[in-house]
Amino acid sequence: MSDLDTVFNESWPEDHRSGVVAVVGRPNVGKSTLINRILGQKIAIVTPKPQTTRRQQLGIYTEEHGQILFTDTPGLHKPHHKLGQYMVTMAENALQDADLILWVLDVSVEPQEGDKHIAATVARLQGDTPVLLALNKADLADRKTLQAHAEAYQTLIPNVGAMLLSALTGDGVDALVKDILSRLPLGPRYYPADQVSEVNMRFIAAEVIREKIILNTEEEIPYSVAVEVDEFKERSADMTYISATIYVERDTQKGIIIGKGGDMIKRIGSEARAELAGMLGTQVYLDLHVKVLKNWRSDDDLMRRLGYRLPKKEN
Ligand SMILES: Nc1nc2c(ncn2[C@@H]2O[C@H](COP(=O)(O)OP(=O)(O)OP(=O)(O)O)[C@@H](O)[C@H]2O)c(=O)[nH]1
Ligand SMILES: [Mg+2]
Repeated sequence: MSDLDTVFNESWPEDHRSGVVAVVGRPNVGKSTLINRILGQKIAIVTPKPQTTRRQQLGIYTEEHGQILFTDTPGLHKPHHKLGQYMVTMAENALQDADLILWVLDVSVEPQEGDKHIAATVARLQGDTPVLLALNKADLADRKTLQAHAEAYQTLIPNVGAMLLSALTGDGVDALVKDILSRLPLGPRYYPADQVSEVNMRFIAAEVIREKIILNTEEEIPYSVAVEVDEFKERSADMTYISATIYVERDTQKGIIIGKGGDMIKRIGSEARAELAGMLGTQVYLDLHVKVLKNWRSDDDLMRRLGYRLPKKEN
């Protein structure tokens, strides 16, 4: 935390706590949903398909007595290509840089192989950092099942706190935030109270387009797509012009994204446009292009070109 400046034109009480919380877990357990819910704003895209989040992403929660810097991370999984390796490395880096590790689990199902793998990863990398379990999706099972699963999850990693919650309904989320704050060290406010993330609208626009593609396509397509915003301009007070390129790995995938008579690209475009217009409070003109970058997910240079670049570690 020492490399962060504090906010000088705001004051906070003496008992103010702050720190970085790495939100980790298997793909699809609800990490991004939870962070969006805590912030009361969508900063990360959410879909029913695993491996939606691909990068580390900061979410800033501020109240009078504390500030929590959440890092949303890609789900920890066994990677099958370079993009997957990049995603897992991102999550592992976040885990090592945190003041608290928030391990999100799906308590509606029994512990899976993937959870055992994560227990080992956390044990290997946590150092002195405390761990808290967020037993999410509690809305999906009855009391008895929840209790049995909660006990099973707690045997994966002994002697840590655990909270039952539903990121979807919001049940238990306030209590979780309180609990997290109480586990953070006394510390200053690092970001202005009204700032909820570090990402810019250009990045969010690319992510929203990617979300609509994931929601509208099947099989390998969601995983083979990258989106880059080429132009983002406020044409006038009530019109934003956004031009973006959708990259796929093969010609057949390009055909699927465009669809019969351009059906699919139209649907993706209109869903993305509607959401971005709501976020920006202006009308949006969205210009989408589709290009093939052969096997980009297995190619370091192409991945870097698309912005999947590992940050240099200082130590
Ligand atoms: N019923 C229920 N569904 C939830 C809850 N939290 C998240 N979900 C759903 O679970 C799915 C995955 O949510 P995400 O927030 O994208 O999960 P994630 O852990 O960020 O996934 P990756 O980014 O792929 O690692 C979505 O369909 C969410 O709506 C919950 O508390 N209850
Ligand atoms: Mg996510």
